[in-house]
Amino acid sequence: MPSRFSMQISYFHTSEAVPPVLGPAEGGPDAAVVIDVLRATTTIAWSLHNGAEAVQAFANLEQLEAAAAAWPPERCLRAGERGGQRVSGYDLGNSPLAVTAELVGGKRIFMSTTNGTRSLAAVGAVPLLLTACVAKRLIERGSQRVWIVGSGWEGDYSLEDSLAAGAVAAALQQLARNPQLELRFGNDEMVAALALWQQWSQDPEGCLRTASHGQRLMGLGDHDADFACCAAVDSLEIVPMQAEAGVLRAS
Ligand code: 3SL
Repeated sequence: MPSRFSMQISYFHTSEAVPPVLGPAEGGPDAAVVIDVLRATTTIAWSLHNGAEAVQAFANLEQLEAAAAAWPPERCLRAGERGGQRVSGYDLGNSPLAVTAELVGGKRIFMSTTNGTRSLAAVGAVPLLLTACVAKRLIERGSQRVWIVGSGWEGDYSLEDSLAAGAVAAALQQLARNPQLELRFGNDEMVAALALWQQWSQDPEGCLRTASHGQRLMGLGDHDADFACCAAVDSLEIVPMQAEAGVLRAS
């Protein structure tokens, strides 16, 4: 960790809101954090925690199919979600409860979801790309310009991703009490996300269920276990990190 440094954090609600990615030397971000609480980044984190070799994310199913076809079938699982439901014929949908150690251990998961994997693609060029609970990791790395990117729903704002962005900001604020870090907000979206977290921090699951995508999932069937899992804060030690283009591994 550098001796004293300043970190600017900005939040973008969706992949569509992300500005063109410049290199850090041109004023672009040196770190990005992608959030899709319901449910892609939660499922990615649980897959890696449960021993998947990697999760390879794709914005579209055609690219996923081509890459999966080139991988040894006994070490390959295809995970696809559209409209909240599993893509027909795929091994997995997008439930963090389904990625058990027995199923995913040692395998590569080729994954495409409606919004979350598009957000990953939007910031794939940022030098450090993480998902999930990351505050300590960003500080250890001395990240100075951080973009937090939500996934939303088909281009629109989502409450649950903003909540999680606010939780990251709150964790950073807590750690910034250590005089080594000066934390700055890069845009109003970040400040609003922090206020949202302050409102709901005692009941994150209530926020997820209030959100329009939470309502959508409830309309599709019983997702109680998914809600409990996705609302849990700091439940995993590993942090998914991009190791090569589109490929996330546990770090
Ligand atoms: O949009 C996405 O990427 C998904 O996470 C949506 S769902 O929760 O699987 O329905």
